[in-house]
Amino acid sequence: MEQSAYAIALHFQRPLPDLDTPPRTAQSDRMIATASRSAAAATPAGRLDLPALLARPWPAVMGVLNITPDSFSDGGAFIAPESALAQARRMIAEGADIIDIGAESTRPYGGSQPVTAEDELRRLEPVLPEVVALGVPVSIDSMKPAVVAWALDRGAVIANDVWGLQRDGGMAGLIAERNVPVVVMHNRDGADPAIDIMADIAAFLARSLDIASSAGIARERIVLDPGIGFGKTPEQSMTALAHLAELKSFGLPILVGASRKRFISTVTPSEPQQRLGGSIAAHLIAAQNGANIIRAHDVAETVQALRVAAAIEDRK
Ligand code: HH2
Repeated sequence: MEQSAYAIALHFQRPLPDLDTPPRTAQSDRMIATASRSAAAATPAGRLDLPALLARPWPAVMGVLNITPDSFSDGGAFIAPESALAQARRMIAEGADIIDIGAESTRPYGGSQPVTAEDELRRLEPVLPEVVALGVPVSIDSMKPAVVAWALDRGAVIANDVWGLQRDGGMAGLIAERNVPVVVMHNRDGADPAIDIMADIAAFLARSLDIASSAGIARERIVLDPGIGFGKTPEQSMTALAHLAELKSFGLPILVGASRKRFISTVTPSEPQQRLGGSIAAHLIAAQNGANIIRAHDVAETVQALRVAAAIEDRK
């Protein structure tokens, strides 16, 4: 594992099991943590010091909090505000550096219910401010500017846009105005096994950076994400992990979210809740290949794996 890669640096309902977009077809066309949280990266008010977080010798861990009925691996588990808050507390105790809160399942295909901004806000309202009050930086996972603005007004400090500023014309302007870090993720309406996925990811992210630049978003506020499982075949998701280092040429931090995703079950058949080993393997490879932030449901195990890998690397 390259030291330099480090140095710069989800009682479940029955599964809606995927996150890898099947190729377009006629039918498819439509452990307890050993680490306390990072005092270095969070101010008392839960503000984010991204450079401090990225300067540590292991990637930051973003814990996933889905306040949804239909998320692919934990839909319904945290829809009750008390359960959501308990999960946030638990992830923080387990070492999460950032809590990523989403109120709409972002699966790009079948099973997820499109929701309105009002639906999202109704889910977020009793939860997000309470999570902010826990003092760890909060990220808002939404593709709707109105939802992102609402969350930023209530203390969220990072925007996570799974359409890389390319779905809603108002997102880039909002991010520029608020001057907050934004995760810009690669996405596609459908998977195409015939394409060069790394070229597609790079072209998409370059377009996102152009949009960001035109809107006046400071480059140092941007985090890139290959969008594991989104608009990709399982094989393409694995290619994106294997070739992640190519994205370092953008000179920006990289976030990877491989947690529980479907490509794992194509190697070893498994339900989403049984993909912890595969998630950790994928995240360790991602870290090795330059990921600076890992988005994970299983925080304790992820933190432990990343830290042990870094400690071993340190012996080289
Ligand atoms: N993956 C999911 C959601 N948001 N954001 C980023 N930046 N990167 C990801 O890989 C990513 C993401 C899908 O995971 P999950 O939130 O558990 O599922 P769902 O969208 O069904 O709620």
